[in-house]
Amino acid sequence: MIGSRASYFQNTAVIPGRLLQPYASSTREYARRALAERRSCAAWPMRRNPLRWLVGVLETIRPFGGSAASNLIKLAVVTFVIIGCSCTGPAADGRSGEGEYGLAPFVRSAAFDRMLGFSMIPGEEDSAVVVTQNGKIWRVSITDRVAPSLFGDVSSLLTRHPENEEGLLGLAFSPEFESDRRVYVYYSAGDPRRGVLSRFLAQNGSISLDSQRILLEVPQTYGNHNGGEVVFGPDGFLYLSLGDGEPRNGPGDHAQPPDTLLGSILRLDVSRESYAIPADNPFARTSGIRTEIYAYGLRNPWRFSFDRQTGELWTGDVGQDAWEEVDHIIPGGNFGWSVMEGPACYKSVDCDTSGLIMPVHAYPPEGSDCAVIGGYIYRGEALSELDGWYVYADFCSGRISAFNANSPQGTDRMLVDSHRKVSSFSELPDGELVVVTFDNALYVLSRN
Ligand SMILES: [Ca+2]
Repeated sequence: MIGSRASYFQNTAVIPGRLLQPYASSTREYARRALAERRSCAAWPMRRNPLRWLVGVLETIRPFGGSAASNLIKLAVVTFVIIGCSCTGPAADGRSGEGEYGLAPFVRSAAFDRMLGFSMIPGEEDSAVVVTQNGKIWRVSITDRVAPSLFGDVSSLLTRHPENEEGLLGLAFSPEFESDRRVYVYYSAGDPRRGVLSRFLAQNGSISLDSQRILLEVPQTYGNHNGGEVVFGPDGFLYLSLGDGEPRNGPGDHAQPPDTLLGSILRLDVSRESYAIPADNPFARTSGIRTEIYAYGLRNPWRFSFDRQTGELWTGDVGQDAWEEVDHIIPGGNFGWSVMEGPACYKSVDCDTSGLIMPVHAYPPEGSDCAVIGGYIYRGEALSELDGWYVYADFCSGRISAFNANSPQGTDRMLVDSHRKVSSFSELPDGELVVVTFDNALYVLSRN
């Protein structure tokens, strides 16, 4: 997802008040919320950043009369009682409580079903959208100052009997959103089954269905492997990922062109009313292959992203049974499916690997692993030791891992064993990573 990544590149401001925001409006509220959430010792803000925690506490108690010192003493007593009561057993919020990294709750009001995207609204410091597979797009306040409201609802456009991987799958704000108000989404429609890339206008604070302009429709035979990520690159072009659209085994070999857009990442110029092919697309002057294609041979590139520092494109590609993989996408690249799965030949007969690009990283799904969720090359400051590391997850196990993108071999390490259904990542303006889950909660990858 995530929409306005291009605009993130231009917005380096930190999020106002994200850590300094008062945790509660009174000492009683502070105690009630903390007890209700039973956050782990390591998750406590005072452990993460004592100075910011102290400032936040002072901000919390300041409006309630009495001296700050007396209120602080009361708060301290309550706090330490809570710590004594709640610092046993695993944390209820997914933070391991041990290890170097964890997940800090983020935008607590964003508790929606099937969340699969998060994007700051360009030009608005406190507002973001949360994209849900059921078609509702929620406007949320990242400081939880304002209750969520509907930013858009495209559920009436979706196929009426969606399978597990169908629905509203991706959203991106135009790089010029503040002036053109354009929002791009990719969703699954029915009768006949197809994927649709559409542009909407967001005016008066929300998306109008009447403003829909369909840019691209991709016929689909099955309900799975739809891809669906929509991202503007640093070059201003729209990138859309499409899975092979096939059931197990890829019998139709859709990811190997020339006659289909499936199993590819597309690159489109959407600056006008319909889309055009950028002149430097890798196949713009090649006959016999769709000129929209930027890279192909992908099985289900569900989530991809651009490195905000280098502009390079990285994707997770969901495998069949044996391998999950991460690819460094280059224009015109053939990433192998369904000749290969990960680093291994998939089809035992006629396995010609010449010209195929191997994954940068691949892992055999173990335990409850099932599908890679592509993330980001980390460029934040809070976890500066991870600068240049590619952070990703596995959907079923919730394992969040990273490897050094400059020397991937042997550097893969697990950061958080979250046990969360991680559906997507998003990059905040300050470079920190939002973890979007199917557990009706958002988090930020953080240090314990
Ligand atoms: Ca591959």
